[in-house]
Amino acid sequence: MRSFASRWWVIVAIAAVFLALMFPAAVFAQPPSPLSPATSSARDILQLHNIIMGIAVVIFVIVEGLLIYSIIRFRRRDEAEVPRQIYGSVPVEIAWTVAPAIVVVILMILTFRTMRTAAQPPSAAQNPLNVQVVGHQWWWEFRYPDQGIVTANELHVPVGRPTSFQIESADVVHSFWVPQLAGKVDAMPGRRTWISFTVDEPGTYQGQCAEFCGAQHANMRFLVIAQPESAFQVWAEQQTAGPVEVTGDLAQRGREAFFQSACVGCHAIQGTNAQGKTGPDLTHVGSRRTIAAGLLENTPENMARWIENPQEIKPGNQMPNLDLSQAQIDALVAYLQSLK
Ligand code: HEC
Ligand SMILES: [Cu+2]
Repeated sequence: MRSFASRWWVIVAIAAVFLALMFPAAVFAQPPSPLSPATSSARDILQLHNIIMGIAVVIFVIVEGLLIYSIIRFRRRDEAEVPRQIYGSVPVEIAWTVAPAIVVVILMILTFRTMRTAAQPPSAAQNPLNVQVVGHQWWWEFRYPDQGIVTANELHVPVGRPTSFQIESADVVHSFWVPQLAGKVDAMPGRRTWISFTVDEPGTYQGQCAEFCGAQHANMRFLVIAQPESAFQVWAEQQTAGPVEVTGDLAQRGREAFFQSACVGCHAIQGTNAQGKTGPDLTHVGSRRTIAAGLLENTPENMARWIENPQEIKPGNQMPNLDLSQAQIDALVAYLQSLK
C-alpha cells in the first residue's frame, strides 16, 4: 500500500480550501456589509470582529497543523509497530480545559470593552438629533420629536453630528439594524431601547429588520440617507411644511377618493382629518424613494400596483385589497405623488 505521507498534500489542499471558504464574506463584501463601516461604532465592531477572527485563525492553524503533523509523523509504518498506549493524562486534561477558558475570558473582556465604546451616549454639547424608531409589521416609523417630522422607511441624518435613537415596537419584536452604521438593537413592545451613532460620510445606507417578525420580515427594509447639515436642514424644512396644496383635476379627485374611502382610517396626512395610525404617515409620501418598506421604488406605476393589490405585492401585510376602480387608483396616485 502506498504510504499515506506521499498524499499529505491532499490534506493540506483540503485545509486550504476550507480556509478559503471561511473568508468569502471578506472577499466578496458588498454594502450593506459590516465589513465596510461608516461610523466609529461600526469600526469598533469590525475591529472586534477582526481580532476574534485573528484568534480563531491562529487556533485553527495550530490545531490543523498538529493534526497534519500527527497524521504524517505517526502514520502506520510497515513494521506495524504498536505505539506505547497511554490512558488519560492529568497535565493534558488540565491544559485543554484551561487554554480554551483563557481564550473565552479574553474574548469576553474584548467584547465588553467594545460594547462600552461602541455605545457612547452623545453629550448635549454635541447637539444630537433625536429620532424615535417604531417597528411595525412590516415597516418602520421614524419620528423626529424636536422637528415634528413623521416619516416611514427613510431616515435622514446629518453627517458629523450624532443621532440618538429611541427604539420601540408597536406589535412584535423587531430589530433595528444598519450594518454599516451600528450593531443590532431590538425593538420591543412596551420597552425602549437605545442606540446612537455619528455617520462620517454622506451616503445612502441600507437598513433591515434583523429579528424574525412574521411573513414579511425580509421585506422590512429602510434607507438611512446621511447628508451634510445644510442639505439635512432643507429636507427637514420640507418635511415640516404642511401638506402640499393639491393642484390639477386628477389629484383633486384623488384627494376626494382618499377621504371618502378606508384610507383615512389607517393613514395620517398632517393638517387634514386623516389621522390613522396603522399604516405609514403619507403627508410627504411623494418625497420618499421607496414604498412598502424598501420593496418598491416610489414611482407612479409602482404606487398604482401597490394600491390596486397590496396583498399580491406583500402577501399578509396589514393593508387590505380595497377593490378600487382604475379611475380611483389613477386619481389616488396623482394625489399621493403630489405630496412631496
Ligand atoms: C387597514 C389599514 C389600511 C388601509 C385601509 C389602507 N392602508 Fe395603506 N398601508 C397600510 C399599511 C399597514 C401599510 C404598510 C405596509 C407595509 O409596508 O408592510 C400601507 C402602505 C401604504 C402605502 C405605501 C406607503 C409607504 O411609505 O410605504 C401607500 C401609498 C398606501 N398605503 C396608500 C393607501 C391608500 C391610497 C389607501 C386607501 C385606498 C390605503 N392605503 C388604505 C394600511 C392601510
Ligand atoms: Cu421586523
